Amino acid sequence: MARRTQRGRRIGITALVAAALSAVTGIGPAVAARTTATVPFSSVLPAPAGATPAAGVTYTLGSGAAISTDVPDIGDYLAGVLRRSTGYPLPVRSPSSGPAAVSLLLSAAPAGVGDQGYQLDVTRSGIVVRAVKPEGLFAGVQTLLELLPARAASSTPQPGPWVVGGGRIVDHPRFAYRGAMLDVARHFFSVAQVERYIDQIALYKVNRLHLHLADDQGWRIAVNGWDRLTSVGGSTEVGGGPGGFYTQADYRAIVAYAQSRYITVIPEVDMPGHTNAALASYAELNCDGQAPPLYTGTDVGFSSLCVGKPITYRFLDDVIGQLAALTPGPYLHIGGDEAQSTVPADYAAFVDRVQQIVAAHGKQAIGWHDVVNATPLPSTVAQFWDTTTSNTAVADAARHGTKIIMSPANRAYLDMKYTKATPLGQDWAGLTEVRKAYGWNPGSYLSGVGEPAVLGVEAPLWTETIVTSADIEYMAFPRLAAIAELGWSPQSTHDWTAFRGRLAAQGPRWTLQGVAYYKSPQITWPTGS
Ligand code: TNX
Repeated sequence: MARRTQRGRRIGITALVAAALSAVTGIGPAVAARTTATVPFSSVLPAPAGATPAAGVTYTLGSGAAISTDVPDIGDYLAGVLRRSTGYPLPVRSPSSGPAAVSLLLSAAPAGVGDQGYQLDVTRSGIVVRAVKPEGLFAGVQTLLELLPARAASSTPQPGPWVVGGGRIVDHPRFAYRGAMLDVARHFFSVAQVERYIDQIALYKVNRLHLHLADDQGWRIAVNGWDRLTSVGGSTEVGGGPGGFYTQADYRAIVAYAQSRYITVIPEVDMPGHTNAALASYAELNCDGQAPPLYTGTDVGFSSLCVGKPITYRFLDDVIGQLAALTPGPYLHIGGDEAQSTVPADYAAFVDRVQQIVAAHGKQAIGWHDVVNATPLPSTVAQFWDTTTSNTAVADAARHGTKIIMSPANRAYLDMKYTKATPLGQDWAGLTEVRKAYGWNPGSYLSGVGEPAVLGVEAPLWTETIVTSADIEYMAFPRLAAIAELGWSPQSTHDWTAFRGRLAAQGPRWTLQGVAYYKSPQITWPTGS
């Protein structure tokens, strides 16, 4: 009896390995089990700017492999991922202690890779990643992880061999800004949930996380001296759940975690609209001095800070000043969208004044593109979120030097349903299957906004209908990968058929990582993913 169980288990494991290998190679289980097929360079997502495989060359990571690194934290990150799946000790040391299986070096990278790019070489004698800056090295490490067999993504020990195909990748991003946004206001997400999402987006070389920290339904960041923002304004969410908020220590932890993945957090406090939670917390912020009740529905456009009251700006100076102090990056997002309850002249005066407050605290403002109806400072960035491909005011601003982040709602919004049958999400901007999310060019999408005016792309996830991490993952994956590729890869690599293949290769990895992705029927997912 015991023997049969053991035998059964052994067969089970062999089948599992064969399935994992066949998932990567696309070769049937019987063949895959006997080969040491490598992940082709063409599977790397986002597609690299340049890749030259070396036919017949491979490198096998052995149990005695060491990692040498000029940036200890990045060596530790790589070792941390690979120790779990390989079970190898993978010591991390300085390059001065001699050659190692994997070298992560801040020297002799080609100048063309810039601050965010890298060069990766796989030869018979080892793997070398070179970059100018640590962020480039980190991007190179993500590419290396993708070149290892999919089972390297597992958090439990898997069988070797750990073979990587030979060749050279020289890579750098198309756009400096590659963002994801998470709305923690409509539904609150814990520090651990945000960190989980950070880990997932970092794999695709996303380097900005925009947190939508306040809206009508909730205020999620502690502001010293304004305790009711969180005790009252943070006490609920859409549907009337318990809500929640980040202490400043919590928020610092998120920022530090993101930094360890070379992701800059951009905090947003939306204003002058989308402010019911603040208005419910402090009666004096309302023009009529009356605090409205807390709101747990999903309407937009009904609230406004009182533009004419001095206390509004004392309040905002405290909020913006404290957020600036918590923010190592250059940007603070001031919202500015859907201000239907603020008359246009007030709106423009308000945005102009708030930009100055942001500047006084040493930061650059980002606003939803509605802010171009004010007079943007040269440093202010506008985030395009509409469903059109032309917008005269945005094009005029771009012509005058305003940089644009592209988040067209019908392409980049991760809260849009994939199909009519998608159980989560909304459809006001249309249905967005993965092909539609991928099928646009951020450098020419908006007429009059050419590539030089585009700072980058961002995929926002609004959370009116999103409650759990599994919900986040179902809506974000695979579409986040599509937007990440549009942000990183040169337009010359844009090709739906090739992208489908790259995306398919992510399926087994997401499965091993426990990512609850949407199995789009547009993609041929490998068996076992
Ligand atoms: C529009 S787009 C909004 C958000 C909603 C979202 C839902 C934008 C800047 N504002 O307030 O959550 O639609 O898809």
